[in-house]
Amino acid sequence: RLSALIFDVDGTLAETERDGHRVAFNESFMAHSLNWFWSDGLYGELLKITGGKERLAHFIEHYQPDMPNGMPIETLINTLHQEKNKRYLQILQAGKIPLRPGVLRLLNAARNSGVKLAIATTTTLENVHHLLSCTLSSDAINWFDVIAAGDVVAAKKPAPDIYFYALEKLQLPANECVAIEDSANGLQAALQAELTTLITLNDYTANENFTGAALVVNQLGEPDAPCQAIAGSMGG
Ligand code: XBP
Ligand code: MG
Repeated sequence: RLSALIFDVDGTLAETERDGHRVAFNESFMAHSLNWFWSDGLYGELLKITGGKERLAHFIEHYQPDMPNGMPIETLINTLHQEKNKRYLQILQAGKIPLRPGVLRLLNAARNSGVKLAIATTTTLENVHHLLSCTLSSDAINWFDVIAAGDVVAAKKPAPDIYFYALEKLQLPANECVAIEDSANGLQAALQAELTTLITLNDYTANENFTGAALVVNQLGEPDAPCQAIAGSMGG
């Protein structure tokens, strides 16, 4: 029995990374007079570190060992991350980030058939609110029974904590839920929580290892963007 769909956000509901978070990070570096630039290629590497603040910390440690100013690193990270989210919101509000193909159709199908909706993401609750209201409506947040986001758990994906948290709030067992993810980190998190997991690939994650996924597809499919099954065993 299927009782709930649990969606990842970044890369799954929408392609938020390349033209969203990445651009916003770069704008925040500029706003703070840092001559750092996250190219598309570098960002693909950095995405292996989940969480914007954790990603910044990793970048500073590995790419900028000589800090450019005297601000404590944690303060700098928080300042840049806040600035990034401000810029990210502006990008969303400009309508530059649509939902991925098939997402709205699947959300509607679930709602029409009494399947609950939930979110399990590394990003912040505010970013989820903004993404939903900019791509759908200010009411869309209420379509979701549970939104498990960001720092509510100690360990981010690939740790399963955010999925355990979502399941607890849903009050459902894992075997009644399906997770929808786009990345190997997300898959690891969902599998450790014993969730059947559907992967929708994107450019950043297409070459990752999705062993254990029930199904891997290029996207969820719309009439003008056919869904292609890449691998997996679900329904087969
Ligand atoms: C993806 C992430 C996030 C975003 C940036 O999260 O790792 O860190 O890149 O968002 P998910 P924040 O795929 O789990 O939705 O800066 O808010 O972390
Ligand atoms: Mg993701």
